[in-house]
Amino acid sequence: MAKRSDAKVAIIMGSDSDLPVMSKAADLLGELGIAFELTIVSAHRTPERMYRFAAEAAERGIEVIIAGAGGAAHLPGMTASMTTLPVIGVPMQTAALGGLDSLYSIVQMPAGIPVATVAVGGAVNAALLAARILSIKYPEVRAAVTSYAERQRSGVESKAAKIERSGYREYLDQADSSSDR
Ligand code: RP5
Repeated sequence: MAKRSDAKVAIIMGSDSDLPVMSKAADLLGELGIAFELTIVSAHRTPERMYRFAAEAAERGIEVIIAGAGGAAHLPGMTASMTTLPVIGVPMQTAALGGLDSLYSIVQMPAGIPVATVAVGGAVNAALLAARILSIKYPEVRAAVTSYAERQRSGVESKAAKIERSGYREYLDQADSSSDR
C-alpha cells in the first residue's frame, strides 16, 4: 500500500474502475492542503487486505477514511466494522442499476456501525466532509474549508451578477462559445 506517514485521510476504493470518481476527492483534499493516501482495497477480492487496512489505519495515524465502492458495495461498511475511525462511503454509479445498488449497500447499515454516506458519485462532498471532521482539530483545515466556501459563494455571486447584467440568452451564448474552444 502506498503509505504517506503524514496522511490524515485514507481514500480507498474497490477497484481502479472507481478511480475517475474517487480522484475528485483526492484532488480536493490536495487543494485544501490535507495529506492523504489513496489505494485499492476490495472487500470481496482482497478480504485479508481490507482487514489489514482497517485494523491498522488508526495506529498508522489515519483520522478519517473515505471508501468508494459500487454494486454489492460492502467495502465502506466492512471497513467501518473493523475500526472506530469515521468512514465516509461513496456509492458508485453502476451500469446495471444506476448506482441504487451501491447506495443501498452503503447507506443501509445496521445500528451500531455508522457509515456517513454521500450521494452517488459524491466524492467531492466526501472530501469536504472529511475536511470538516478534521477541522474540529486542525485550525489550518478549518481555514481552508472556510476559504473554499468563500470561493464557492463568490463564484455564484459573480455568475448571478453576470446573468442579471447580460440576460440569460447572451449568458448561454457566451457559455457555448467558451465550451467550443
Ligand atoms: C466494486 O465492484 C468496485 O468498487 C467497483 O465499483 C465494482 C466493479 O469493479 P470492477 O469489475 O470494475 O473491477 O467492488
